[in-house]
Amino acid sequence: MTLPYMNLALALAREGALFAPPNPLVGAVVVKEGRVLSAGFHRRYGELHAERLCLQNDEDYSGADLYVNMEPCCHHGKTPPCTEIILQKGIRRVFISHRDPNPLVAGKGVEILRRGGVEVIEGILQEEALELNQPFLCSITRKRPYVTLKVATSLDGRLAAHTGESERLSSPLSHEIVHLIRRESDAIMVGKGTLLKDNPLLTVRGEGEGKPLLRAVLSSHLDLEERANLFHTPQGGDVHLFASRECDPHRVRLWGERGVKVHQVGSGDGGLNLEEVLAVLQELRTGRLLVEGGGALASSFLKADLVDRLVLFMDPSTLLGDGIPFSGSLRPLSPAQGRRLKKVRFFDLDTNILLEGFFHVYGDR
Ligand code: AOF
Ligand code: ZN
Repeated sequence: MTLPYMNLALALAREGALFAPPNPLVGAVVVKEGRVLSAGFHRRYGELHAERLCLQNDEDYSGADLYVNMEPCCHHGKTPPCTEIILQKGIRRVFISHRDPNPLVAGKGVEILRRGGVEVIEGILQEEALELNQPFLCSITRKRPYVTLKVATSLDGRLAAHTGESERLSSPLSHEIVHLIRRESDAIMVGKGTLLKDNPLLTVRGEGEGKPLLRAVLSSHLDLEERANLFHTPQGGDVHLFASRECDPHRVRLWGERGVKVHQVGSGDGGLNLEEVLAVLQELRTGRLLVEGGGALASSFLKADLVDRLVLFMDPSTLLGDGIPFSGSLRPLSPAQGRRLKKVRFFDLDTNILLEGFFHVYGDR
């Protein structure tokens, strides 16, 4: 009977996808004599952890089993340690999917429970749980946001024709899915070229609950159009501009006065230093960053090996020849030396093909 309860914990954990990051998605279920006594999930960064939420009322939990998809914490963070309440309430067995890689926990939670006489059973639905918490695992182990690169290409992998024209590559269904992906992101980023060309809002649209995203634009010299939609839709989310340290101070001041946050970072390979950009976003508590183009930005992220997940919408009916590539900076000497995706999946989306794959998989054994 362990799997259905852990499945329930995982399903609950997913409910935290909007507001829990950069914290992990954690769900918990308490079972006694075959009956679910309580269930809950970590709803929002800074709020109660899943286990405490489940165990906080006056019910008699002694002798009960707790199912939770991550090792209970044992540190005083924004909330007291979960191990404390588990011991207090007399829980008999704790089933977990995997340990918490946070160095403040990392096995110590399991140890404290065992020392307190609780039986801990590890590895239940581990693979599913690790997949669910890739962004958290990334932010803990790499100390940067989890990066998804989204591109829409022709059959021959071009983002646009050589003229820059890119209309109609993605279908209406693809657009809907893009908004679902945006919904499960904390920040969205484009380069200066895309801002000038597409004049995007970079907001989450469509049905269902959403939240404003941090909207980031990379522009070394801040030579941007003040009239762009992005700067006139404050309800759509804060705008953060990333410029080089050498950028004209007058421009930096000007954009600051327009209510936009400006961050100056060092220069890197053909543009801004992306590691520094990601460090700023990590500081701003961005768990999941969605990079939406254009070609130069996508290419720089790939070259720096900073893409964790690739989501590619392909229009298989269009060839664009020597149009704009999204990976032009990669120059492997042979296919064997090319950058490889893991866990690739394809989906048939009516007139488009959707491909999802991972350059980095965290916590895999
Ligand atoms: C749990 N259950 O539901 C979550 C855990 O700042 P705090 O106090 O919220 O602590 C955040 C850390 O606690 C986070 O980095 C991760 O290690 C762990 N998250 N642990 O036992 C939960 N969300
Ligand atoms: Zn906790």
